[in-house]
Amino acid sequence: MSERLEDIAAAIVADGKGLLAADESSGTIKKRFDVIGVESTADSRRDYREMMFRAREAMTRYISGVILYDETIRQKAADGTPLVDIIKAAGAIPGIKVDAGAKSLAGFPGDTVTEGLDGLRERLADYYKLGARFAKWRAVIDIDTGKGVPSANSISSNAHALARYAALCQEAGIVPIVEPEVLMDGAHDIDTCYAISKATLIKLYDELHAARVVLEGTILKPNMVLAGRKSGKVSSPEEVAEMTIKLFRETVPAAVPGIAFLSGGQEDEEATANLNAINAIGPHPWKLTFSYGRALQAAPQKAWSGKASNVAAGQAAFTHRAHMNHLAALGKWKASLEQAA
Ligand code: 5MM
Repeated sequence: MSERLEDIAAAIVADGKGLLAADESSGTIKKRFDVIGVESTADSRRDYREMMFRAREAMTRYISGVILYDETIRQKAADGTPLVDIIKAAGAIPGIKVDAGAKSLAGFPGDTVTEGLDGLRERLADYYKLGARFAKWRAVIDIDTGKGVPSANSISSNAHALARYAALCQEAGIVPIVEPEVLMDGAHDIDTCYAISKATLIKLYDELHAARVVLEGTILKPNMVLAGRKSGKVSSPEEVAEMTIKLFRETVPAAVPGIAFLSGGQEDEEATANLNAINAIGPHPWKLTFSYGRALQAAPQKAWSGKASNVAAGQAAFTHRAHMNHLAALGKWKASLEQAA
């Protein structure tokens, strides 16, 4: 594996490949396991993630890298092999979530700012030794315009933190994935999502420039532009594609090699159809692919349900979703391929 930041970033968004976001913190993975009736323990979390990392076809053909949580990057498989080595043996790149989560922003009810900069230089050096070659930091921007959310202070505080994180990553030889997530949970329409996402990305790239971050060695992990869930509207893939690409053309420099979307609570097939529609209206200056958590894992979680006898079924469900998103990253997905599975 090449160690240049630009080469690592290019490998992350190699044609038809995307990221598996398996970096759920302990609280989030417990919520996911509660749904399938599995107790969340260090061993059950290890067994579940090992199942995906050993899904050979998915990991070698469709997944370029895996975002890990601090516990997972240090864990060993049931046979004693470090999980990081299983990922690397499949030709995928280990990555690490380094933020400490979104916390209430003092003085701005309803807004959050992501924390985790203290000691980050030392933690990055440790993660590099453990094998991480990229990292992730997620800023969370909620929309509740009636309550003045998000505030300009929330957008600029989060952009500033993302830029400080990105500069520290590059100093450590680690590619920063910058994730400014504008949540899709609100009652807003697609135009409001576009406007807030635009303000967020403009501020983000201002701050990245000010922090002397080399854009060629970064990846953007954004939301797609769509109507909020509580609006009761579901934006069509064509509408999502048009508004999302319009947004990026106006805000994301062409020096950025790739954009790897979060799924944000979209249904599995919806996230795939939207990514496909985005690529179908190309060519674009950047690679556009997936860095999905829920939209890649909901199906395998259900199929596995904590039983060793279901490992093959869990791996098949994961491989199917990874395959569908691989096709969408190439603009070659069709709904009929879902039924054929
Ligand atoms: C996998 O979930 C990630 C971690 O979330 P917590 O810190 O809240 O546990 C999350 O950052 C994720 O990587 C992104 O939001 C993308 O995941 P989705 O599910 O939106 O594709």
